[in-house]
Amino acid sequence: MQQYNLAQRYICGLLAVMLLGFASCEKGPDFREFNYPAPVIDGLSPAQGYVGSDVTITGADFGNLTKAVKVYFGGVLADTIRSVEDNKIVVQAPENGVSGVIRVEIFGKADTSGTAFTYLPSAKFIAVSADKAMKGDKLTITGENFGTDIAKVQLFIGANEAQVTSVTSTQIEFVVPDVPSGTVYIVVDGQRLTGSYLMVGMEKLTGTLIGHTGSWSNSPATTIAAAVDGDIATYVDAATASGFVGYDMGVGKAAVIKSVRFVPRNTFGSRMVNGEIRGANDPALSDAVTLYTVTAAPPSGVYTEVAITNTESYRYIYYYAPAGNCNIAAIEFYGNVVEKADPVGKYIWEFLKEGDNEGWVPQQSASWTVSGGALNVTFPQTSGNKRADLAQKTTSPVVVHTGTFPVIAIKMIGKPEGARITFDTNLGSFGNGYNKYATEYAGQNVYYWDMAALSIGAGAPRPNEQLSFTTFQFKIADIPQADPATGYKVEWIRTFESKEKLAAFLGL
Ligand SMILES: [Ca+2]
Repeated sequence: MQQYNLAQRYICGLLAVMLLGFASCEKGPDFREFNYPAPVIDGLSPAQGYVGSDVTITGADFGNLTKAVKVYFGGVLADTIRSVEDNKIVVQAPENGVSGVIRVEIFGKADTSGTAFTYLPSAKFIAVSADKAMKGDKLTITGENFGTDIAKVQLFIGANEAQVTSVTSTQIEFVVPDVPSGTVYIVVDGQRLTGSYLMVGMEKLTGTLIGHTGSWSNSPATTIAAAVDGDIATYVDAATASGFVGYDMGVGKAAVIKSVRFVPRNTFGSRMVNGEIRGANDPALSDAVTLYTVTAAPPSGVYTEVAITNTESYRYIYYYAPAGNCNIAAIEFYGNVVEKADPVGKYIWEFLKEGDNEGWVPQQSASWTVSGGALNVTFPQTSGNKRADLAQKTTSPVVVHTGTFPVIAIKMIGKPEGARITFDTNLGSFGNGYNKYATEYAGQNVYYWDMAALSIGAGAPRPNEQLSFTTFQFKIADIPQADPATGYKVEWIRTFESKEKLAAFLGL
C-alpha cells in the first residue's frame, strides 16, 4: 500500500512535468490524503564528532521539508538542521546531545540508526597568553581537548592565519604574524572556537615622565611617579585639583596611541570622570588635543582599557584631570613610536627643566639659573653699563626658514628699560641695528622679529629662504648703570609660521 502510494506520486509528478498540465492525475479516493513513507536510515558520517559538528545521515524517504524533520541525539532534539534531501540529512550535533543512536522522525514516523554517534570531548578555549603582541612574538593558548595532531589545528587572527608551532592537549603555541589586530580564532579538528582580541604591532609607550609637580601634603608616595610604577595599589594625589601625568617621547619622536588602560585610585573612580587622554606636540602643551574623555567612573582594582581612534602622532601623551587631584593608580599607553622631526626652521626653546638652558648661554660671564620655568640671568657688571648677551651655543648652525617660520619671538620678563637688544647673526643683525623688534605684544613681555621682512646686516631682506647661522644671539647691552635692573628672565624663544600664529599662541 505504501509502496504503491509512493509509486503513484512519482508517476503523477512525472506525468505532470512531461505533459505540462495537459494530463491530470487520476487518483482514487484512497490516495487523496498525503501519506508519507517512514524514513529509513542507512548510515551516519562521521560516527564521532563534537558539539556543533555536522553529521550526515544517509537513507531514504526523508522528503525535503526541513521543518518536518526532527533528529534526536540520544533523545536530545537537535536544534539546527543544515539541509534535508530525500536521501540525506545534514544536522548539527546538539550541545546537550548524548552519545548513542540517532533517531530521525518525520511526521510521526521514525527510524533509528543502526550505529551510534559518539560525542568526543569538545575543545575549549581558555585564554591567550597576551592581549598585545608584536609580530614574531610567540604566544600560547591554553584550553582543553586540543588533541596532539598539529595538522588538525589552525589559528587565525581576524581573517589571517598564524603559524601554529606546537600542540598539546591543553596548549597551542603560535607565532604572531605581521597582520592587523583581530580576534583570535582556533579551528581544532573542525571545531571553530573564538578567543579574545589580540592587538598586534603596538608597544607599550614610554618616555620621560611629565606631569604636575608635587603632591598632596608633599607625600613622596603620591607624586606622578605613582601612575607608572606598575603597582595598582599606589596612586597619584596632586597638591591641586587639576593635574596631569604622561610621557615626553623625546626629541624627533612621537607616539600614535591606539589604546590606553588605567586604574583609578581605589574607591575614587568617580574622580576620573571628565579626565582626558591628551596628545600635544608643543612642550608647553598649548596645542593639546583631547583623544579620549572618561565619561563613567572606572572600577577600582582593575584596568579599564579604551581604544584611541585618532591616528595623529604626538610627542607628548598624557592623562589630564581637570579635578579630583589627578587621582589615578596606573596608566599605560599602547601604540607605535614614529620618527617626527620638526620642520626646518621650527624652534621651541623652553626653560621648563631645572638647570637646562637649552643651549642658550649668557655671555660676558653673566651668572644664570634655570628655575621656575625661566632662564634667569644676572648682569655681571659692578659699574658702568650693564650687559649680558644670550647666545645659542648647542644648536649650530641654527637653520631658519624665512618662508615657513619667519617670526622669531622671545618672552622676556623684566626687560631692562634702557636695554638695546640686537638680534645678531654671523651674516649681520636682523634690521641692521638694535631694537628692531616689534612691540605690539610687549604687554605680554613678548618681542619678535620678522626675519622675512627685515634686512640682514646692510643687505636686503631674504624672504622665503633657508638660512644657516653659525652665530645666533641676542645682544642685550647698553643698560645704563642707573637702570635698577639687575638682570632679566627669559621664559622661551620660539619661531612661528606667522605673526597670527604667535598671537594665537599668546591666546590673543
Ligand atoms: Ca601606581
